[in-house]
Amino acid sequence: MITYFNHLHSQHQGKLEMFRGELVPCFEVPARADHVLAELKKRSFGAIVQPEAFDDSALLGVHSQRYLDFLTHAWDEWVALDPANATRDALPSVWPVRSLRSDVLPTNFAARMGLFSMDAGSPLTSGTWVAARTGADCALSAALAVAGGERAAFALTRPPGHHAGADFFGGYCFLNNAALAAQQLRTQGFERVAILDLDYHHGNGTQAIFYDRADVYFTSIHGDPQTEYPFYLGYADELGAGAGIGCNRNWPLPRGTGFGVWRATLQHALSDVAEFGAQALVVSLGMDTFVGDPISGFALQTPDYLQVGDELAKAGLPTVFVFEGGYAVAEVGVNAVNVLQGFEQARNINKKST
Ligand code: 6XA
Ligand code: ZN
Repeated sequence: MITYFNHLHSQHQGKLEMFRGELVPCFEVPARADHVLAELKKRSFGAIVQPEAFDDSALLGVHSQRYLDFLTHAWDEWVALDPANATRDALPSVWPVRSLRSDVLPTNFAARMGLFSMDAGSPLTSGTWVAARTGADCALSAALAVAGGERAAFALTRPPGHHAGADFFGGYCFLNNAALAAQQLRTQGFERVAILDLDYHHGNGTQAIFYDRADVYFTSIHGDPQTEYPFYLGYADELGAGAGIGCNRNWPLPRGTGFGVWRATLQHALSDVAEFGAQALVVSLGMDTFVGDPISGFALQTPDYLQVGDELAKAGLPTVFVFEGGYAVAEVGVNAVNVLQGFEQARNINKKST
Protein backbone atom coordinates (compact mmCIF):
# COMPACT_ATOMS: atom_id res chain seq x y z
CA MET A 1 0.00 0.00 0.00
CA ILE A 2 1.33 3.41 -0.92
CA THR A 3 1.73 5.96 1.90
CA TYR A 4 1.60 9.72 1.35
CA PHE A 5 3.62 11.12 4.22
CA ASN A 6 3.32 14.72 5.36
CA HIS A 7 7.02 15.58 5.53
CA LEU A 8 6.11 18.97 7.05
CA HIS A 9 3.85 17.67 9.83
CA SER A 10 6.30 18.55 12.61
CA GLN A 11 5.97 22.24 11.72
CA HIS A 12 2.75 22.00 13.74
CA GLN A 13 3.90 21.57 17.31
CA GLY A 14 1.50 23.02 19.84
CA LYS A 15 2.83 23.85 23.28
CA LEU A 16 -0.18 23.87 25.61
CA GLU A 17 -3.87 23.00 25.41
CA MET A 18 -6.76 23.66 27.79
CA PHE A 19 -7.58 20.33 29.48
CA ARG A 20 -9.73 19.83 32.59
CA GLY A 21 -9.33 23.41 33.69
CA GLU A 22 -5.62 23.88 33.16
CA LEU A 23 -3.09 24.37 30.40
CA VAL A 24 -1.24 21.09 29.89
CA PRO A 25 1.34 19.95 27.29
CA CYS A 26 -0.34 18.98 24.04
CA PHE A 27 -1.28 15.33 23.53
CA GLU A 28 -1.18 15.73 19.75
CA VAL A 29 2.60 15.67 19.22
CA PRO A 30 4.86 15.15 16.17
CA ALA A 31 6.23 11.88 17.59
CA ARG A 32 2.86 10.28 16.83
CA ALA A 33 3.34 10.41 13.07
CA ASP A 34 7.04 9.63 13.37
CA HIS A 35 6.25 6.37 15.18
CA VAL A 36 3.84 5.33 12.43
CA LEU A 37 6.44 6.19 9.79
CA ALA A 38 9.11 4.18 11.62
CA GLU A 39 6.82 1.17 11.84
CA LEU A 40 5.96 1.34 8.14
CA LYS A 41 9.67 1.35 7.35
CA LYS A 42 10.43 -1.46 9.83
CA ARG A 43 7.88 -3.72 8.13
CA SER A 44 8.89 -2.54 4.62
CA PHE A 45 5.25 -1.83 4.11
CA GLY A 46 5.39 -0.17 0.71
CA ALA A 47 6.36 3.06 -1.02
CA ILE A 48 6.42 6.16 1.19
CA VAL A 49 6.19 9.30 -0.89
CA GLN A 50 5.60 13.02 -0.54
CA PRO A 51 2.22 14.29 -1.66
CA GLU A 52 1.46 16.17 -4.84
CA ALA A 53 0.94 19.92 -4.24
CA PHE A 54 -2.69 20.73 -4.97
CA ASP A 55 -4.02 24.17 -5.70
CA ASP A 56 -5.94 25.85 -2.83
CA SER A 57 -9.08 25.55 -4.97
CA ALA A 58 -9.05 21.80 -4.15
CA LEU A 59 -9.98 22.75 -0.58
CA LEU A 60 -13.07 24.71 -1.56
CA GLY A 61 -15.21 21.61 -2.08
CA VAL A 62 -15.07 21.19 1.70
CA HIS A 63 -14.03 24.47 3.38
CA SER A 64 -15.30 28.03 3.05
CA GLN A 65 -13.19 30.73 1.46
CA ARG A 66 -13.38 33.00 4.51
CA TYR A 67 -12.18 30.20 6.80
CA LEU A 68 -9.25 29.39 4.50
CA ASP A 69 -8.37 33.10 4.29
CA PHE A 70 -8.38 33.26 8.08
CA LEU A 71 -6.18 30.18 8.53
CA THR A 72 -3.71 31.33 5.89
CA HIS A 73 -2.98 34.61 7.69
CA ALA A 74 -3.84 33.79 11.31
CA TRP A 75 -0.29 33.33 12.58
CA ASP A 76 0.96 36.58 11.04
CA GLU A 77 -2.01 38.45 12.50
CA TRP A 78 -1.33 36.94 15.93
CA VAL A 79 2.31 38.06 15.88
CA ALA A 80 1.37 41.48 14.51
CA LEU A 81 -0.75 42.04 17.64
CA ASP A 82 2.38 41.74 19.80
CA PRO A 83 5.85 40.58 18.69
CA ALA A 84 6.10 38.58 21.94
CA ASN A 85 3.28 36.39 20.61
CA ALA A 86 5.89 34.73 18.38
CA THR A 87 6.92 32.70 21.45
CA ARG A 88 3.40 31.52 22.36
CA ASP A 89 0.61 29.78 20.49
CA ALA A 90 -2.78 31.32 19.81
CA LEU A 91 -5.81 29.83 21.59
CA PRO A 92 -9.40 31.05 21.33
CA SER A 93 -11.24 32.17 24.44
CA VAL A 94 -14.59 33.56 23.26
CA TRP A 95 -17.24 31.99 20.99
CA PRO A 96 -20.43 33.11 19.24
CA VAL A 97 -22.83 30.70 20.98
CA ARG A 98 -26.64 30.85 20.57
CA SER A 99 -28.06 34.40 20.26
CA LEU A 100 -24.67 35.85 19.20
CA ARG A 101 -23.95 36.66 15.54
CA SER A 102 -21.66 34.56 13.39
CA ASP A 103 -22.60 36.17 10.07
CA VAL A 104 -20.49 39.27 10.77
CA LEU A 105 -16.71 38.92 10.35
CA PRO A 106 -15.13 40.92 13.21
CA THR A 107 -11.86 42.75 12.68
CA ASN A 108 -10.71 41.79 16.18
CA PHE A 109 -8.40 38.75 15.97
CA ALA A 110 -9.60 37.08 19.19
CA ALA A 111 -13.17 37.41 17.97
CA ARG A 112 -12.29 35.71 14.69
CA MET A 113 -10.39 32.95 16.52
CA GLY A 114 -13.64 32.21 18.35
CA LEU A 115 -15.78 32.51 15.23
CA PHE A 116 -13.66 29.91 13.43
CA SER A 117 -13.16 27.39 16.27
CA MET A 118 -14.99 25.06 18.63
CA ASP A 119 -12.64 24.66 21.61
CA ALA A 120 -9.57 25.93 23.46
CA GLY A 121 -7.69 22.67 23.07
CA SER A 122 -6.29 23.27 19.60
CA PRO A 123 -3.38 25.71 19.60
CA LEU A 124 -2.66 27.54 16.37
CA THR A 125 1.12 27.73 15.88
CA SER A 126 3.60 29.25 13.46
CA GLY A 127 3.62 26.06 11.38
CA THR A 128 -0.02 25.04 11.68
CA TRP A 129 -1.05 26.24 8.25
CA VAL A 130 1.84 24.68 6.33
CA ALA A 131 1.44 21.37 8.17
CA ALA A 132 -2.34 21.24 7.77
CA ARG A 133 -2.11 22.32 4.14
CA THR A 134 0.49 19.63 3.30
CA GLY A 135 -1.63 17.12 5.21
CA ALA A 136 -4.56 18.01 2.99
CA ASP A 137 -2.29 17.36 0.00
CA CYS A 138 -1.60 13.88 1.42
CA ALA A 139 -5.32 13.10 1.65
CA LEU A 140 -5.98 14.46 -1.84
CA SER A 141 -3.01 12.52 -3.25
CA ALA A 142 -4.13 9.28 -1.60
CA ALA A 143 -7.63 9.71 -3.05
CA LEU A 144 -6.20 10.45 -6.48
CA ALA A 145 -4.04 7.31 -6.31
CA VAL A 146 -7.08 5.19 -5.45
CA ALA A 147 -9.08 6.83 -8.22
CA GLY A 148 -6.19 5.94 -10.52
CA GLY A 149 -6.51 2.25 -9.71
CA GLU A 150 -4.62 1.63 -6.43
CA ARG A 151 -6.70 -0.66 -4.25
CA ALA A 152 -5.71 1.36 -1.16
CA ALA A 153 -3.59 4.30 -0.05
CA PHE A 154 -2.65 5.78 3.32
CA ALA A 155 -2.49 9.49 4.14
CA LEU A 156 -0.06 9.68 7.07
CA THR A 157 -0.45 13.17 8.35
CA ARG A 158 -1.01 15.38 11.33
CA PRO A 159 -2.65 17.54 12.57
CA PRO A 160 -5.71 15.29 12.30
CA GLY A 161 -8.86 16.44 10.53
CA HIS A 162 -12.21 14.91 11.42
CA HIS A 163 -13.39 17.56 13.92
CA ALA A 164 -12.73 20.42 11.48
CA GLY A 165 -15.89 21.69 9.86
CA ALA A 166 -16.41 23.71 6.72
CA ASP A 167 -15.44 26.84 8.65
CA PHE A 168 -14.01 25.94 12.03
CA PHE A 169 -11.09 24.19 13.72
CA GLY A 170 -11.08 22.23 16.98
CA GLY A 171 -10.25 18.86 18.51
CA TYR A 172 -6.66 19.34 17.22
CA CYS A 173 -8.02 19.53 13.64
CA PHE A 174 -7.77 22.37 11.08
CA LEU A 175 -8.47 20.96 7.61
CA ASN A 176 -10.76 17.96 7.24
CA ASN A 177 -8.52 15.47 5.47
CA ALA A 178 -11.08 12.65 5.30
CA ALA A 179 -13.71 14.98 3.84
CA LEU A 180 -11.21 16.24 1.28
CA ALA A 181 -10.39 12.65 0.29
CA ALA A 182 -14.07 11.78 -0.07
CA GLN A 183 -14.77 14.89 -2.12
CA GLN A 184 -11.78 14.12 -4.33
CA LEU A 185 -13.09 10.58 -4.93
CA ARG A 186 -16.43 12.10 -5.94
CA THR A 187 -14.72 14.54 -8.30
CA GLN A 188 -12.74 11.69 -9.82
CA GLY A 189 -15.91 9.83 -10.73
CA PHE A 190 -16.95 7.57 -7.86
CA GLU A 191 -20.70 8.23 -7.65
CA ARG A 192 -21.20 6.99 -4.09
CA VAL A 193 -18.52 7.30 -1.43
CA ALA A 194 -18.64 6.17 2.20
CA ILE A 195 -16.64 7.53 5.12
CA LEU A 196 -16.13 5.20 8.08
CA ASP A 197 -14.79 7.02 11.14
CA LEU A 198 -13.06 4.66 13.59
CA ASP A 199 -11.54 7.30 15.87
CA TYR A 200 -12.63 7.19 19.54
CA HIS A 201 -14.14 10.66 19.09
CA HIS A 202 -17.09 11.37 16.85
CA GLY A 203 -16.10 13.04 13.58
CA ASN A 204 -18.43 15.98 13.96
CA GLY A 205 -16.78 18.02 11.21
CA THR A 206 -17.00 15.27 8.61
CA GLN A 207 -20.61 14.52 9.53
CA ALA A 208 -21.60 18.18 9.26
CA ILE A 209 -19.87 18.66 5.90
CA PHE A 210 -21.87 15.85 4.25
CA TYR A 211 -25.02 15.87 6.41
CA ASP A 212 -27.42 16.95 3.67
CA ARG A 213 -25.80 15.01 0.82
CA ALA A 214 -26.97 11.73 -0.67
CA ASP A 215 -23.70 10.98 -2.46
CA VAL A 216 -21.45 10.64 0.61
CA TYR A 217 -22.43 8.29 3.42
CA PHE A 218 -20.93 8.97 6.85
CA THR A 219 -20.80 6.44 9.66
CA SER A 220 -18.87 6.60 12.93
CA ILE A 221 -18.17 4.31 15.90
CA HIS A 222 -17.18 6.40 18.92
CA GLY A 223 -17.43 7.13 22.62
CA ASP A 224 -20.94 8.21 23.67
CA PRO A 225 -21.12 12.01 23.32
CA GLN A 226 -23.09 12.16 26.57
CA THR A 227 -19.69 11.75 28.25
CA GLU A 228 -17.07 12.05 25.50
CA TYR A 229 -15.71 14.84 23.32
CA PRO A 230 -17.04 16.42 21.08
CA PHE A 231 -20.21 16.15 23.25
CA TYR A 232 -22.57 18.11 21.00
CA LEU A 233 -22.83 15.71 18.05
CA GLY A 234 -22.59 11.99 17.41
CA TYR A 235 -25.90 10.65 18.72
CA ALA A 236 -27.68 7.69 17.14
CA ASP A 237 -30.68 9.77 16.06
CA GLU A 238 -28.60 11.88 13.63
CA LEU A 239 -29.61 10.30 10.32
CA GLY A 240 -28.91 13.09 7.80
CA ALA A 241 -31.02 15.98 6.47
CA GLY A 242 -32.76 16.88 3.22
CA ALA A 243 -31.40 14.83 0.33
CA GLY A 244 -29.00 13.24 2.82
CA ILE A 245 -31.64 11.62 5.04
CA GLY A 246 -30.56 8.03 5.58
CA CYS A 247 -26.93 8.77 4.67
CA ASN A 248 -25.63 9.35 8.21
CA ARG A 249 -25.31 6.71 10.92
CA ASN A 250 -23.74 6.98 14.36
CA TRP A 251 -22.74 4.17 16.69
CA PRO A 252 -22.05 5.69 20.13
CA LEU A 253 -20.65 3.15 22.61
CA PRO A 254 -20.02 3.46 26.35
CA ARG A 255 -16.60 3.97 27.92
CA GLY A 256 -14.92 0.65 28.57
CA THR A 257 -16.21 -1.01 25.37
CA GLY A 258 -13.92 -3.89 24.36
CA PHE A 259 -13.12 -5.47 21.01
CA GLY A 260 -16.02 -7.98 20.95
CA VAL A 261 -18.75 -5.34 20.96
CA TRP A 262 -16.67 -2.86 18.93
CA ARG A 263 -16.02 -5.43 16.18
CA ALA A 264 -19.70 -6.46 15.99
CA THR A 265 -20.52 -2.75 15.63
CA LEU A 266 -17.94 -2.42 12.85
CA GLN A 267 -19.61 -5.31 11.02
CA HIS A 268 -22.99 -3.53 11.28
CA ALA A 269 -21.48 -0.30 10.01
CA LEU A 270 -19.81 -2.06 7.07
CA SER A 271 -23.01 -3.85 6.11
CA ASP A 272 -24.73 -0.42 5.99
CA VAL A 273 -21.90 0.86 3.79
CA ALA A 274 -22.54 -2.07 1.41
CA GLU A 275 -26.29 -1.41 1.47
CA PHE A 276 -25.65 2.24 0.59
CA GLY A 277 -23.86 0.97 -2.51
CA ALA A 278 -20.54 2.68 -1.82
CA GLN A 279 -18.03 2.44 -4.65
CA ALA A 280 -15.12 3.70 -2.56
CA LEU A 281 -14.33 3.99 1.16
CA VAL A 282 -12.50 6.57 3.24
CA VAL A 283 -11.44 5.35 6.69
CA SER A 284 -10.78 7.97 9.36
CA LEU A 285 -8.12 5.91 11.09
CA GLY A 286 -8.03 7.13 14.66
CA MET A 287 -6.00 4.87 16.95
CA ASP A 288 -7.33 6.27 20.24
CA THR A 289 -9.61 3.22 20.64
CA PHE A 290 -6.50 1.57 22.14
CA VAL A 291 -6.81 0.51 25.79
CA GLY A 292 -3.72 2.54 26.72
CA ASP A 293 -4.84 5.82 25.17
CA PRO A 294 -4.45 8.62 27.74
CA ILE A 295 -7.56 10.62 26.78
CA SER A 296 -9.97 7.93 25.56
CA GLY A 297 -12.01 5.04 27.01
CA PHE A 298 -12.28 1.96 24.76
CA ALA A 299 -10.26 -1.20 25.37
CA LEU A 300 -8.92 -2.47 22.04
CA GLN A 301 -5.59 -4.31 22.20
CA THR A 302 -2.68 -4.26 19.79
CA PRO A 303 -3.44 -7.64 18.06
CA ASP A 304 -7.10 -6.60 17.60
CA TYR A 305 -6.03 -4.05 15.00
CA LEU A 306 -4.95 -6.82 12.60
CA GLN A 307 -8.53 -8.04 12.69
CA VAL A 308 -9.83 -4.51 12.16
CA GLY A 309 -7.85 -4.43 8.91
CA ASP A 310 -9.22 -7.84 7.99
CA GLU A 311 -12.82 -6.64 8.48
CA LEU A 312 -12.17 -3.54 6.40
CA ALA A 313 -10.69 -5.59 3.55
CA LYS A 314 -13.83 -7.73 3.45
CA ALA A 315 -15.75 -4.66 2.28
CA GLY A 316 -13.85 -5.12 -1.00
CA LEU A 317 -13.77 -1.41 -1.77
CA PRO A 318 -11.05 0.92 -3.04
CA THR A 319 -9.97 2.44 0.27
CA VAL A 320 -8.26 5.63 1.43
CA PHE A 321 -6.94 5.48 5.00
CA VAL A 322 -6.52 8.85 6.71
CA PHE A 323 -4.64 9.07 10.01
CA GLU A 324 -6.59 10.80 12.81
CA GLY A 325 -6.15 10.61 16.62
CA GLY A 326 -4.25 8.23 18.92
CA TYR A 327 -2.10 9.46 21.81
CA ALA A 328 -0.48 6.35 23.27
CA VAL A 329 2.59 7.49 21.42
CA ALA A 330 4.81 4.43 21.93
CA GLU A 331 2.11 2.08 20.61
CA VAL A 332 0.44 4.19 17.94
CA GLY A 333 2.78 3.08 15.15
CA VAL A 334 2.41 -0.65 15.77
CA ASN A 335 -1.36 -0.34 16.17
CA ALA A 336 -1.91 1.75 13.03
CA VAL A 337 0.30 -0.43 10.86
CA ASN A 338 -1.44 -3.53 12.25
CA VAL A 339 -4.68 -2.24 10.68
CA LEU A 340 -2.97 -1.70 7.34
CA GLN A 341 -1.22 -5.08 7.52
CA GLY A 342 -4.46 -6.88 8.41
CA PHE A 343 -6.04 -5.20 5.41
CA GLU A 344 -3.24 -6.22 3.05
CA GLN A 345 -3.07 -9.81 4.31
CA ALA A 346 -6.82 -10.31 3.84
CA ARG A 347 -6.56 -8.83 0.39
CA ASN A 348 -3.71 -11.16 -0.60
CA ILE A 349 -5.62 -14.20 0.63
CA ASN A 350 -8.66 -13.12 -1.40
CA LYS A 351 -6.48 -12.53 -4.46
CA LYS A 352 -5.06 -16.06 -4.18
CA SER A 353 -8.46 -17.68 -3.76
CA THR A 354 -10.03 -16.00 -6.78
C1 6XA B 1 -10.39 17.47 23.88
C2 6XA B 1 -10.18 16.16 23.20
C3 6XA B 1 -9.88 16.30 21.77
C4 6XA B 1 -9.98 15.00 21.07
C5 6XA B 1 -9.11 14.95 19.88
C6 6XA B 1 -9.24 13.67 19.13
N1 6XA B 1 -9.26 18.27 23.96
N2 6XA B 1 -10.18 13.59 18.24
O1 6XA B 1 -8.53 12.71 19.28
O2 6XA B 1 -10.35 12.52 17.47
ZN1 ZN C 1 -9.86 11.02 18.67
